[in-house]
Amino acid sequence: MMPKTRAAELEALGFIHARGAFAPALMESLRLRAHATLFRASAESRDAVKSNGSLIHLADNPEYADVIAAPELLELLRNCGATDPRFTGGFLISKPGGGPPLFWHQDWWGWDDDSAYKPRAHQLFAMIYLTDTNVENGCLRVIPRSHRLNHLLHHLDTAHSEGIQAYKDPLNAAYSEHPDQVAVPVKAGDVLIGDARLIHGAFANRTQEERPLLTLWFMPHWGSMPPEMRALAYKGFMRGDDIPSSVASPSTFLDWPEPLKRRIAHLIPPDDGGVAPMRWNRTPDFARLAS
Ligand SMILES: O=C(O)CCC(=O)C(=O)O
Repeated sequence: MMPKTRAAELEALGFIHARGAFAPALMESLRLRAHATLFRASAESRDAVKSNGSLIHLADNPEYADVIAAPELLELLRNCGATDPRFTGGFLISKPGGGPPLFWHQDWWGWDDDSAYKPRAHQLFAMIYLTDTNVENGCLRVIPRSHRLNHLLHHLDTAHSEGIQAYKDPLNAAYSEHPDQVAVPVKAGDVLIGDARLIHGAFANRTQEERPLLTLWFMPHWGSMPPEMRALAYKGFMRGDDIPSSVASPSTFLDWPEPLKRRIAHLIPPDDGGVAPMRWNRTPDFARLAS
């Protein structure tokens, strides 16, 4: 039986699909901006992350401030149980026509903390596909419930490495179909909210058109997170994570000019200062995941 609330569904499956969250006019404007951003991206920077398609940090592209702070999105996060949501980063991930599959991975980095093995997510993605996206043009695929399960795909140790991002070995199992996978086709305007621990990837884009996506990252319970975890999340917000930059001089959201920074001010995580961050660890302790 399907859980009754979005929060319960997210906790059970590891993701939810919110249909028609954004109006068509905003989607049209986002598509226009995304194509302009992609026009400025170098071919080399995209080739380095061929499996992703592009990995363009939104801190370097302030023209997405409105969607980060969109009231519809905040309401959705609250419906998903967020008590004190803070934004820690976002990317334009666009798969060009003919782009290969995105490797299986999960995005959580706080596996050293006991609370990482509890139902409540510390980090959520909001994925906003800017066009109708399906199996043909590279939609998301997920392993439902894998945010808490000792699934075999958690054991792939290559996720997020340079070789895997660059699609060096197309025969790597990280790009393969998996019997447990569920395709998540969406319409432009839908939003997918997911637990960072969920195993996910994306199908190849077998069309001629770009398949643009904005992925935004939120910590839903900032105030009640362990301080060392908050400190590491803040470090990531300041671009101190393991994600390579596509530009020579990366900016942070705090570098934005005031009128743009004001747009997202209520979502900016506060700097606790002085607290030492926990260890960055993307690999779970398999024994503590459910079997
Ligand atoms: O490109 C996609 O469809 C998914 C992107 C993704 O996995 C991510 O942002 O973590």
